[in-house]
Formats: sequence, C-alpha cells, structure tokens
Amino acid sequence: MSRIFSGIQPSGSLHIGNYLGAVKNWVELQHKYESFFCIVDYHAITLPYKPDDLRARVADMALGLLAAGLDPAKCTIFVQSMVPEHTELAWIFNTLTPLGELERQTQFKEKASREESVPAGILNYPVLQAADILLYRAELVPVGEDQLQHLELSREIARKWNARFGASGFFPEPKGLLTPARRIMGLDGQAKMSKSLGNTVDLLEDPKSVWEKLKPAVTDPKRVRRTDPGTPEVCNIYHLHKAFSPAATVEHVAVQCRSAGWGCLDCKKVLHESMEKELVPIRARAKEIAAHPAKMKKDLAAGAEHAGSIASGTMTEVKKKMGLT
Ligand code: AQP
Repeated sequence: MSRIFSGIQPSGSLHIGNYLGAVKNWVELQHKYESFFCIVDYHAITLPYKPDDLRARVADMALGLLAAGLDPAKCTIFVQSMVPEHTELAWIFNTLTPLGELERQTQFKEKASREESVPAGILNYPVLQAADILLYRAELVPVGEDQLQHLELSREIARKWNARFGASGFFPEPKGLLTPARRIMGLDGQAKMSKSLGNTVDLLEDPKSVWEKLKPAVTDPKRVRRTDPGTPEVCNIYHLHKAFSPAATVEHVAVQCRSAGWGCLDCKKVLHESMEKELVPIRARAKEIAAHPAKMKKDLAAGAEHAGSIASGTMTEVKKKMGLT
C-alpha cells in the first residue's frame, strides 16, 4: 500500500475550506492507503498565541478530524510535537534549502506582508513541512491547491538530499492529491477561506450561526437588485452548492440565478439545507467523541507512538548516510 501524509494547523477551528479541500478526501483515502494525518502544532506557533488557547485548539482539531470521519483504527492520527524527529529533520533540510526559494513562496509573501516583524519560522515553514512529509517517506499528499507550491519545494528538497548523500530514491518525491474543491473562497469573496482571515464557516458550527454567516456572504457583485440576472460561475455561493448540493440542485440553482428566478437569499437557504444534510451527522459524532476525552487522548498517544517508530527509523538511516553517527 502506498503511504500518504497530510497535516493541518491547529491555528483555529476546522472550517469547510479545510474539510472540502483536504479532510473529506482524507476520510476516503484512509481506506486505500497507509495514511498519516498530523495536527501540526509547531506550524501554528509561528505567530503570537496563548499556550492555553493552543492546547484547546489542538484538542478541538482532533475532535473535528475524528468527527469528520478519520478513524484511528484505519489511519495514524497524531500531534506533530509528540514526534520530535519532525524538527530534527527540518534542521537538516534547512541546511540544503536556498533562502531565495523560501522568500519566493506565495504564502510567505502574504503572511509576511501582514507582520511588522517577520519571525524566521514563517519563512522556514515549508522546510518543516517537507520534513513532516518525508519523515514518513510518503508518496502522496492530499492537500488544497494553496499547498502545491510548498509541495514542489518538498520535491526539490527530496531530490537535493538524495543527490547530495548518494541515496537515490531514499526520499520519494511526494505528489499532491487534490479534490474537486481545490480552493474554497472565504465568505467575504476576497481570499481563500482561511482560519486566520475570519472568513470561515466552521465544520462544527451550530446551524443558526452558519445561517447568520451565510446571509451577508458575498455573491455575484453584479447582482445588485433582486431582479438582476446573475452569473453562477462567479458566485461563491454557487461553488459551495457544487460542494454540498446534489447535481440536480446545482443545475436548478444555476438556472434560477441566470434568470433571476431566485434572489441570492433564496439560493442561500437551499445551500444551508444541503450543508445541514452533510454537517448534522458530523456534529452528532463530535458530541459522542467529546463525551469520551480519555479515549481521544489515548488514540492520539497511540498515533504518536506508531508515527514515532517510523520517524526514528528514517532518522537512523538519514544520520548514517550523512555521517552524523
Ligand atoms: N480555502 C481552502 N480551500 C481548499 N483547501 C483549503 N485548505 C485550507 N484552506 C483551504 C487545505 O486545508 C488543509 C489544512 O490547511 P492548514 O490549516 O494546514 O493550512 P492553511 O492552508 O494555511 O489553512 P488556513 O485555514 O488558511 O489556516 P491559516 O489561516 O492558519 O494559514 C491543507 O491541505 C490546505 O490546502
């Protein structure tokens, strides 16, 4: 069975962008691949945070992932900082990664532009990400479109390390696995849905609050009046229909939008109903899992132990090949 690895930052609540772009795919893939899914807390400390908040967010993220359908009996789910080899390999990869490559990463440019003083951790984020993936010598990485550039860098790092230490093929060059919802836009219609931009619908959010967020969400900007015909392809709500509604509904939505048969609010009501169909069972599972916190802790510890055993095997070989032992 090929191995897959993917991670998610506990930098806020699991949102429907993460879910549609990555996590929903993870749930399918865990049955087909030897799967490692990691809550990457070291990635989430690159910007200021409160320790108690981080602790709570890691637990919330684990709850969200399990509720979405990750099954610890089928995949390895664990917290990054519980496997110290991630940062050990990241240091090694830092010694091979050109500064220019890191500076030209789009996510670095975006995040750095929002900070007055830019921590080196934001710059080195893709190096740690390469270590996360390559530690498990994973071949496939199910992610959203925003991560493809980082993944290209992981491939370059793998190639470079293999060539430098005469270890052809030791680290595979990992490939991305995308879902049809490769980039979900935020409710503001301005940027991708992102925990740090406050433009999200969270996976475990209650239905009332989801509706309060959908109501003012940006739609086709040219539909100013109820009677203006719209262009579904430029509307964020239409794209969410494509992710949540059955094909016949999506088609009906497009016709109603183009003919101004429905107003945007009508369209949002139908979307809300479709979302509820998918989210109700997830919320119910979350409630069950939250009732047994000791079980969740035990699952994460078992995941870290298994991940750690593979990670330490990789590091032993890496150090041998590098003359470090
Ligand atoms: N809007 C999105 N559409 C599709 N996929 C997305 N992903 C994130 N946002 C979208 C995918 O979700 C996985 C986990 O993401 P992450 O938390 O590790 O990092 P991120 O991409 O930086 O997510 P956020 O929400 O934007 O977090 P912040 O604001 O903290 O940076 C990844 O596979 C990602 O592609």
